[in-house]
Amino acid sequence: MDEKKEVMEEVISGAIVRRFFQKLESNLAIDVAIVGAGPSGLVAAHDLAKAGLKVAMYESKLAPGGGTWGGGMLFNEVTVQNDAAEILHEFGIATVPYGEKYHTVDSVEMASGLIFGARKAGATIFNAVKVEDIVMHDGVVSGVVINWNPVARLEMHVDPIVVTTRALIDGTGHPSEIVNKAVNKAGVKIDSPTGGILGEKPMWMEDGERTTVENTKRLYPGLYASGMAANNVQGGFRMGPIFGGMLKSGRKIAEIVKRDLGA
Ligand code: 48H
Repeated sequence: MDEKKEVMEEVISGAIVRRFFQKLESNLAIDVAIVGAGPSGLVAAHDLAKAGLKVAMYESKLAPGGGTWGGGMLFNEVTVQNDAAEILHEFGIATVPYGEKYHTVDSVEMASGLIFGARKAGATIFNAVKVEDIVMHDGVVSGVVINWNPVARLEMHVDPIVVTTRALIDGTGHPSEIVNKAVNKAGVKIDSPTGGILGEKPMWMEDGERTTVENTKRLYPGLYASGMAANNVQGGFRMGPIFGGMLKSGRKIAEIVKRDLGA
């Protein structure tokens, strides 16, 4: 009897399809969903996965990393304060001291190091996937509604699928897209001075860096925000091209979520 000859094209396509769907299926009910793979979300993903929680991140762009890659004005160097440099060192990312208080870091090393660190800690990253809505069950934010970003960009009329989660972190940066859904679509009052989104103020580096960390908190049952999203929600000043506050915010939200989930 003739043995069926292995066809390389079939094997390779099968490997991709099977492995991807295993990954997707094992992430349909998770502990923590993080929307946006910017610096704050990536640190949070790393810390939460390291604590043994099942973490999935959704990034609408093909390349995770958010605003890290561009440094300041596309000059690909990032600045951080001394205490935040320690977070980068935990990821194996090299920094160079700059004066007494700051370090610089190659932005490509920082973005790729944070992505690799989050992944190696056990977080799953779904790239080119946009979170287009949230799930609300009995007054608790309980999931994310996802679709391919190209589908959204082309405005194709394609229904999404849904992932349930015990905690949802908005790490979408300036627009705080997920908290926006909670406030403007679900109509909930969040933990902010007005119960709504105050909106980011103009540049004040020092104040913005401080308040980004202070503003990092649980906003509503099941709903949290980190980084620029937390800042936008609570009406903090923007801080420009310094990233220590983002890293520390990611670490802080991970601590809060771990406590809330008993991890
Ligand atoms: C999936 C989405 C969706 C969606 C957006 O902006 P980021 O880098 O986020 P942070 O908060 O970790 O870092 C902010 C920092 O990069 C920055 O902008 C600073 C310091 N600005 C200072 C200043 O003064 O301007 O990343 C957010 C990510 C991006 O990659 C988006 O593509 C992604 O979230 N995203 N992913 N579904 N609905 N919305």
